[in-house]
Amino acid sequence: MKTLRVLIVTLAALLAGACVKSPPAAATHKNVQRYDLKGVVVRLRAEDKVAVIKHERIQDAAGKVWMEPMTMDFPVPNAAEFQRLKPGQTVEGRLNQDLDTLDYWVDQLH
Ligand SMILES: [Cu+2]
Repeated sequence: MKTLRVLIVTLAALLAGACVKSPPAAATHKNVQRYDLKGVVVRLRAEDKVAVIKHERIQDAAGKVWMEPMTMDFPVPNAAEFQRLKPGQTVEGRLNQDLDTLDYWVDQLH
């Protein structure tokens, strides 16, 4: 029983580590859904490259809604894109979600 618990904890740690290390590049995500994102940057967390964005309704090209308007964290993995963001700025971009892992991130911000 104890061995099983140790094994589960170890596996969970490995999975978490793998998740953090994998770059959100197209090559590592085989099943990605994309949505248009529009909102206002509320604040930025440089330590983990997260933009807190007050977003409008998020939907795909066919009009399927992913999320109603709210303020939430969005990882911005591209360093150059993250650097250009300023609090208060209105932004548009692309929200990507890996449908296998449910990880999501933003790119093509402008
Ligand atoms: Cu949201």
